[in-house]
Amino acid sequence: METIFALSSGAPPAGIAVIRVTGPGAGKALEALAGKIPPPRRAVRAWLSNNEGIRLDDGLVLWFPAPNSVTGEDLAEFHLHGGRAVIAAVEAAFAAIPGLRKAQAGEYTRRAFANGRIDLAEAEGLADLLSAETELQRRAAIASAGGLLSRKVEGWREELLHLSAQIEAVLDFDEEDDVGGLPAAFFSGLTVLTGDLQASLALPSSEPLREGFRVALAGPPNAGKSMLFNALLENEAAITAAIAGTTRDVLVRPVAINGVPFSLIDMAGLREHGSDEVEAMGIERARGEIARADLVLWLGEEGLGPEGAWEIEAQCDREGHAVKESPAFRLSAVTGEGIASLKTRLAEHAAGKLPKPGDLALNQRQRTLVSVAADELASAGDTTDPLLIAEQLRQARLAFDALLGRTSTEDVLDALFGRFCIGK
Ligand SMILES: Nc1nc2c(ncn2[C@@H]2O[C@H](COP(=O)(O)OP(=O)(O)O)[C@@H](O)[C@H]2O)c(=O)[nH]1
Ligand SMILES: [Mg+2]
Repeated sequence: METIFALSSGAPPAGIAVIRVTGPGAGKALEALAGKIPPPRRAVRAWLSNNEGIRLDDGLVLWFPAPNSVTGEDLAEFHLHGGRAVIAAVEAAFAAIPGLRKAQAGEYTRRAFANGRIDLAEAEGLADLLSAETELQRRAAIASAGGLLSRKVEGWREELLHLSAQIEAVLDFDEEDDVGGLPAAFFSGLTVLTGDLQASLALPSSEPLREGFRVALAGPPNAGKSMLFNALLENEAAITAAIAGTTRDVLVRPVAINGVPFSLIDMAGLREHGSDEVEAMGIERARGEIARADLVLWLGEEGLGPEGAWEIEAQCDREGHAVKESPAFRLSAVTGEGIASLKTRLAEHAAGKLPKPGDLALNQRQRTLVSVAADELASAGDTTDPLLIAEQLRQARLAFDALLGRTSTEDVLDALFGRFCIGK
């Protein structure tokens, strides 16, 4: 196992820089630079020097011997002055030690996973926590990083093992090849577990939380969509969440409103006949965005918007504006009337549709595996051959194992740990 090092704190210059070294050579690196190994888990002040005896910095060092470190290996932390040249000099001193090399993105977390310090679901939560930009994202991520999902899956797995044991007992002792020997409690236990899995699949999934709740502004040209778009963005913290999809002539702005992540979408006006081909393409894309949106704000003629859209009576300050009979909101992007209450309502509505803090929220990878397990268990409930049931329970258990990363392929791991930055 190689020993790796990397800057784990933010971009320099900064007040402090933290470089972590993990692997079998971490103790050697401490001795080489600080001249000593401090007592475990104690911050100790030390002058750091390179192998020519040149002083590099005056800092703090910490020693976390294996296995009680975040990676499960020997780990040393160096807290330095956060200047670029300080960091460069200390990194050069590490690179000069045989067996040490710079870490790749996510490599610390990957080692923590490989050494059983965290499971895959916790690592996914950690990745979400590092990219969280809104309060709602942070709260959901800290729950899964803290093992909320892992504990749930462990519980399911235990229940499954209990059911499997009952099947095995029948297979061992029963001559008859049917389920006559299975206690009624087996099937009720199976039903409860299957129901529990299905209930977790019915909860909101975690991706919309990452990308933001998609709100599209729709209506004919000059309805006031772009003005409203800007009014909604004003004074709000822009967030930089990655939005799936290519560049297009619709404007997508990630924004946090009252701590809830949104993607606001402004687009071409809808009309039957575009004046030219380019506009027609824009309209085509607008229709696609409307279909994809979680919510549409409709600024067009009352009743003609897509189903479920909120009727907006826009430009209410303007004399002769299009009056609606029962708008959800009457507002003006110019005077600001009605904007605050629209924002409040949007945040409440989206928070209700996104995973709630403390609730289980599965991502696509996790959903797929929970569905596999749920399907296997559901068909086990319809089966009478104990051999077949045993196999279905085994398949369900494999899905749980994959969920926690006990069995996972390299490409799954590469994709996940590639989401981390260097130094994490
Ligand atoms: N008085 C007033 N004018 C508005 C308001 N919203 C938009 N407008 C005007 O209406 C025209 C079209 O607005 P715009 O937002 O570009 O419409 P879009 O084509 O739907 O994006 C522009 O001249 C705006 O200045 C509003 O709330 N009050
Ligand atoms: Mg516009």
